[in-house]
Amino acid sequence: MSEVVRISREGEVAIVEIDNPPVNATSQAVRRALLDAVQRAQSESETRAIVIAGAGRTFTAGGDISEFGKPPREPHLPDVINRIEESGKPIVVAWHGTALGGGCEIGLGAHKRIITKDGLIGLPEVKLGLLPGAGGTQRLPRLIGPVAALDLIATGRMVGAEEALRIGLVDAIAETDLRREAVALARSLIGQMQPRLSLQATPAAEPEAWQAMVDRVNREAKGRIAPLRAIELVSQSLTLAFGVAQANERRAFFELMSSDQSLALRHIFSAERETGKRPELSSARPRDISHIGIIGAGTMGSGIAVAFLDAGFRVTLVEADESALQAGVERVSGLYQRSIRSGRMDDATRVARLALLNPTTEMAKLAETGLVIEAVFEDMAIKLELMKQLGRLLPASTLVASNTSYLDLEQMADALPGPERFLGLHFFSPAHVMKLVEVVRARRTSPEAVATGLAIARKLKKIAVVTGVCEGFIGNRILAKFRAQCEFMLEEGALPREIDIAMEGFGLAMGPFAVQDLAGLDIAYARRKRLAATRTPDERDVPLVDRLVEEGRLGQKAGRGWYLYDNGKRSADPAVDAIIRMHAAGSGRPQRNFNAADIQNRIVAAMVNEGAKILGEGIAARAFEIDLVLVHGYGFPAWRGGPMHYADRVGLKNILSIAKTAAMRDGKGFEVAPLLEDLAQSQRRFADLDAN
Ligand code: 3H9
Repeated sequence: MSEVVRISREGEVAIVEIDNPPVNATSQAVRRALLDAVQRAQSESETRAIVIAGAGRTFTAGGDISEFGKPPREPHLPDVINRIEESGKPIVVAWHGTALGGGCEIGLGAHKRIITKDGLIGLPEVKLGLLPGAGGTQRLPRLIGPVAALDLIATGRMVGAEEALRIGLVDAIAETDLRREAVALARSLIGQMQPRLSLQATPAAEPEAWQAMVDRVNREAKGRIAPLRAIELVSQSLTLAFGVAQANERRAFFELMSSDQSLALRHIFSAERETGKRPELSSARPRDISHIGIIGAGTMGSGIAVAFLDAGFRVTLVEADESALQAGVERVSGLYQRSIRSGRMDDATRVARLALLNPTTEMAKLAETGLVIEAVFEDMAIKLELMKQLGRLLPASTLVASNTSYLDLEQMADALPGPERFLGLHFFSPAHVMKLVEVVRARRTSPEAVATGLAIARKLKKIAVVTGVCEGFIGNRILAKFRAQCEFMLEEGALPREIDIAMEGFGLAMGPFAVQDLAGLDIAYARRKRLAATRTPDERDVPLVDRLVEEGRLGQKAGRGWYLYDNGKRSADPAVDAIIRMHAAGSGRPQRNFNAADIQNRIVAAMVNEGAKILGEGIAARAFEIDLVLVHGYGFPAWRGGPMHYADRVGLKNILSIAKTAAMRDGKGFEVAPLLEDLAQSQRRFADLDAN
């Protein structure tokens, strides 16, 4: 017997334990060994019941992702699970940690399920652009009903033990000792007929509830195909024989496996795990920091404070005076109150988190912390003064980070004695929610400081991407090019809603003009003013934002921006259309109609172009890091894999053909020559990466 599965014995109960670190994925070796173990236990006369359990931190994370896309090798998981279900001897599954995908499906093949109090179960295949492929779409509806099953399969969300018991996904929650209680449960089933889900009918759904769930899944799919296939397959559990529907499920699983969407989502999954692994930092030891300081308790500072408090850090929060400090503390409390109101947190947790917060107006208190993050107003003079002050106040070893989005970190490093301890930690707003952090490595930042930034981001459960210093780092630099194309298109005949609809059709949660209205047009206005001094005369500039802001169109908060807002409802504003049309006519640029593909390709080409430059300059080391930034910080659809993956997959030629046509019409408007050159360079880099 292979060592990835072990058998031990408690009297007449055989315990079959999967042991395939790190997450007990059901690789071919595990499937083979599990099948052998179950068959052996069935043939042994001394065994009268079987428990299937997992060793280590988790039951199993499901199908082995490293095998995906390769020819499947026997025994296949659906067959192994069918054998488990057919066992004449009762089989109990003992779930702990996470029982995901194939791990959940093994449990559905077993005759009873027991879980630890903190265990989590789910069918997250949809997050990889897939569906359960080992009977999950057929057995789960039979067990918990089609409505609840579709909810879990189409969202991929995990459920905890309490909910699992409530919806009938588990039979028991272990009180103290999972293994002992699973053995007792198995023993209690000896001699009984064992229920087989595949032989049962799916309970009929209440039509309105089913329709409501189908509508929700359709609405939330937003271009993703796997959730729609989930509707189809769960429906089949009501109408087709198990064997027929299971064969359809298997076919759908492999179709999805070779889809662009699944490739893109698997690319993001592996990118998320690779981003923190940086060979150049392998000998750098991250500092062990448990107490941090934050200067500035505005929206960013208070969000960052909550992110750290949630991860168990002590936080010293500094403001310039008592009233600003009070407002900051109220902001932090307000965020917790919101979590309580939405049922995501209980009061005891809120109290425990706030007990870790030390609000103060005394900068000297920062000397007790291991890392100080400044989140003060985006003004270089203020930041430089602050760096000098920190240089006097802090021990020379304390790390210092800036949360600036745009300002030059090298200048700040110059102002801080010991610039090797200085880095950027660029959080995204709201900082306690958004998963992305750009860890900015300035020229003199030490490997130890970067490694500490990455380790801290991991503790915050965030996705960290290392970037070099440039205007806007990776994300905002690409965003600026994205926005510029949007404005160029306004000047050439497009309207904001056409661009928003096209980009929402591409998969963005919100179009760029609606987003700008939400954030406030004054932000773009201030940035334009800041950059005005360095703008060269041949740089194409569309001053429409200035015009809108000067008319008081600041966005949603003013009830008008690119759109009109009435009680939060957005509508096109004919006055804005008129401003745009008049500006466009006066610009002398040829006017044209844009269709959705023109708009999407032009924007994506601009993003890819800038991404290629970012790679070429070494601001990002690996193309997938650019993808992570755009997906986790800017709403680029994960199922398209980020701009670099998208360009690679969809074919640059497709995107370029439209970008080129636009450029021919536009002369200088679109940088096609550097685009082609950069893309060639980035493709060489892709090739290098592949070779490594
Ligand atoms: C499926 O089951 C299809 C079925 O229907 C069957 C059809 C026939 N395979 O995330 P972490 C690795 S589809 C292989 O950092 P955490 C991961 O790459 C599958 N490897 O830890 C990493 O490797 P490394 C459905 C896997 O504690 C290491 O484990 N299941 C797999 O933060 C640690 O991972 C899913 O979609 C895997 N399935 O989170 C679950 N999973 O150390 C996907 C992880 O070299 N997994 N690895 O970087 C997860 O959601 C999280 O990894 C998990 C642990 C919650 C399990």
